[in-house]
Amino acid sequence: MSYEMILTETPTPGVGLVRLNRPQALNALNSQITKEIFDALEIFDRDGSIGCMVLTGSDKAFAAGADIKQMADQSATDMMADDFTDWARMTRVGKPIIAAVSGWALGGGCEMAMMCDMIVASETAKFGQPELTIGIIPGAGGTQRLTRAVGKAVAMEVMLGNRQLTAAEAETAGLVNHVYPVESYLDEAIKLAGKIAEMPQVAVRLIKDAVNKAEDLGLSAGLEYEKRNFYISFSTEDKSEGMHAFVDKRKPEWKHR
Ligand code: CO8
Repeated sequence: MSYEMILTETPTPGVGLVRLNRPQALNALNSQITKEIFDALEIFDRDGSIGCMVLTGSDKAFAAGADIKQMADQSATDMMADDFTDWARMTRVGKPIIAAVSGWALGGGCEMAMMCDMIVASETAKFGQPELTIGIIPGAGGTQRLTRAVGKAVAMEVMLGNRQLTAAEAETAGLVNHVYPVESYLDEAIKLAGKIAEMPQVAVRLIKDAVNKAEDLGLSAGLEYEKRNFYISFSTEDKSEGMHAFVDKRKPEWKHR
């Protein structure tokens, strides 16, 4: 698969890296780059040699939002008809995705980072939802995911007051997992992804699936859902291997089945 606006690689075994590469527009998300991102993530998702993905931009910008130049003359019906708005594709990716964020993560850029399962940030990262300043509201989960991540008061200020959260603030608020210097945030994200990629992959997917359900379901329905995935994990070869390896005091050899 050849791409024009992203780069893909496997920086370490088991890890698929997707890098936004539209520096002249601070990685603004237009139809083409979003399609390329989702295509690449789906290809890694289907690749049996990959266990975890990292989504990153440049040190200067993860992404400065949806492409305002593309949207400037689009009507509501244009937006509804355009594949551009089908960001739900990203939520159907079964393997974990870690966002490695440096510099600007604004609007759709912040939303795309929040659609990932974890966020590793550089000290320069800035998270914001400035849609109001151009007359619109967030449209890819900002009002929902940011509120769940940082709480109503901070989310309201980010969206209504155009407050940008620094990396340190985002970490304190629970939006970001770790903050590292700009020289090392990507390596650290890849290291974390590599650790996850070494785990039994069926169980990894079952955990991601169940944790994400916690955002949608009430506690008793969520516990039922978790129990279902727990029983499924008992049907895997890796369950048998993992438990017997523990008993035998040896390292498990995962089959990812
Ligand atoms: N869209 C298009 N182009 C952009 C964007 C953007 N979001 N952000 C930056 N660029 C372009 C600039 O136009 C400029 O291009 P050019 O050189 O041709 O003029 C280039 O990138 C560099 O930008 P600046 O010169 O502005 O760089 P600065 O360092 O001065 O400023 C900022 C950086 C503060 C990030 C500034 O560029 C900025 O404010 N950008 C816009 C941020 C913004 O408002 N983002 C939200 C957009 S709306 C949105 O994301 C809605 C999401 C809905 C998703 C729905 C899907 C279902």
